[in-house]
Amino acid sequence: MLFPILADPPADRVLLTVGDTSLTAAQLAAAVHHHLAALTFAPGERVGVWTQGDARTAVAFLAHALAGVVSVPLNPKLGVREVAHIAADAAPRLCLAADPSAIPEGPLGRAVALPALITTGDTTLPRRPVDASPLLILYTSGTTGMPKGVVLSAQAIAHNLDALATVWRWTADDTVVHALPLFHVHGLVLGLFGSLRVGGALHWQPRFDPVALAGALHERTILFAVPTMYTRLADLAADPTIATHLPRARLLISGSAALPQREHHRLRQLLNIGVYERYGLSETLINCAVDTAGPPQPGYVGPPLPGVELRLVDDHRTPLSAHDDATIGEVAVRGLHIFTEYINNETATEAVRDVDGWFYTGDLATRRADGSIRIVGRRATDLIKSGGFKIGAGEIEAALAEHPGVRESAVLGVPDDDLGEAIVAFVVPTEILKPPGLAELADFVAAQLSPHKRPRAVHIVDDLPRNPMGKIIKTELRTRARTPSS
Ligand code: MLC
Ligand code: AMP
Repeated sequence: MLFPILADPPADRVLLTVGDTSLTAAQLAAAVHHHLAALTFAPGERVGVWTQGDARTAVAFLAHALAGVVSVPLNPKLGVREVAHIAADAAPRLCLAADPSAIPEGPLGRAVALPALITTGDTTLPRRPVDASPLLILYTSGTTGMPKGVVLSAQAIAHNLDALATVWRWTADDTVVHALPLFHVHGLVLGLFGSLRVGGALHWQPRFDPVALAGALHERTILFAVPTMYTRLADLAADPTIATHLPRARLLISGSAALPQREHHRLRQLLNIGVYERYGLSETLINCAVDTAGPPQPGYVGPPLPGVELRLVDDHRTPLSAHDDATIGEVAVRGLHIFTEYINNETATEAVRDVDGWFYTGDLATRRADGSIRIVGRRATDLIKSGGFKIGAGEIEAALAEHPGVRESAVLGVPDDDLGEAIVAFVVPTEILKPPGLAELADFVAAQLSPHKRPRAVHIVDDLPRNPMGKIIKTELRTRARTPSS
């Protein structure tokens, strides 16, 4: 079974806490049972779940996973273009929400209310086999076009979580605490499914508040967070709750983007804490993790997890043998943890996975003699990681092109102490004397796509620098992006 703890759920152990709601294992099993009894699903059908901060959102994901229903997690702040795309691409039969009134009606239809939380009564649950059939479709950005739907199977998820549990000694005695959204791998697969898979508890805080997050930590907790969250916790190191509770956690884990060495050292100096990194993608789940039996390894994401084959390859995808921590190659991985496909997009799937099953991540790395991997960059400069979210420059440029005040634009990610990278747009206005302002363009992108994809700075320019082929020279813009926004 995917979540063995729910097969014979103890009545005295809290497994899920969301806000003021705490559910024991038996209460959670009853809630899952009632969810499945209240809604009629056919196995294999796709159901959207708007990931509002409510215990019923988590119950829905667990219920669907056990019943063989394919969940499509939906950011409650999706913009209109993304909603239209997902409606056409994944075409979920219905979309569930804890509070349907907060979800505007659009191409995904009217949101259907999640059933009330009933925590008593029957706790029998279906036992979908842990096989290769799909469990989730997660949307992730590429360099251009709309986000792609990553299909993940039950087997890939279970296999990956079991490997992580080994390396982190993650057991039923642990409570994971996180304030991540439930529409990506980090918060949903690792945070929710991972906790239930090991039989441990999850304390989910749907809004990130550094003090509240730290306040939930104690000796039997593991914190999952993205680097921006650690940066903000370090900024508030003098806060008594953060200073007292953060060092108490059994384990502090960072992922979804690189935690800069600078931040590792700041956290050590200010709070005397060490953070363990792990490295993954929506398409591959987690590939590498630092073994928590040893000390943290600032700058390194650890060796491949058990069951993960990893290669560094050159530009022709030929494997490199170097273990010198200097030779740079693209990370390629193979194993049971890899995604099934991008839905409706065989071309994109074939571009990243070869006939032998190797998945090409686009990430550039070195490898140490002990197999430990250091991520040094990525092949596509048009992919931006901001706050741990992956964002394609092309999707923002396409959205900006819809604004009447924009003739053309070029978008890039520039280094940012808080977000890792910040989105900066260079805009050629349709009327040079009446250019649109930052707030107007940011709001426009936030409404078309999602708020985390909005530009943080806009530079109004007369034209964009181009090479003789007509291609925009983003390297030139990169230097200009460091000047204050206009
Ligand atoms: C602000 N907001 C606006 C706005 N300005 N909305 C519209 N228009 C504007 N002009 C709103 C936002 O909607 C949000 O609301 C709030 O203000 C803050 O938005 P933000 O500025 O984008 O976020 P911020 O507060 O800076 O959040 C930082 C963060 C966040 C770290 C909390 O980036 C985050 O949650 N990151 C996690 C990303 C993640 O889970 N990645 C995993 C990918 S999986 P509100 O109400 O929503 O707060 C993966 C694989 C792996 O990568 O390895 O894990
Ligand atoms: P996503 O598609 O949102 O799942 O993002 C996956 C990408 O996040 C990877 O390809 C990496 O570029 C990046 N990433 C995840 N974890 C780490 C990490 N620990 N260090 C550096 N980059 C990371």
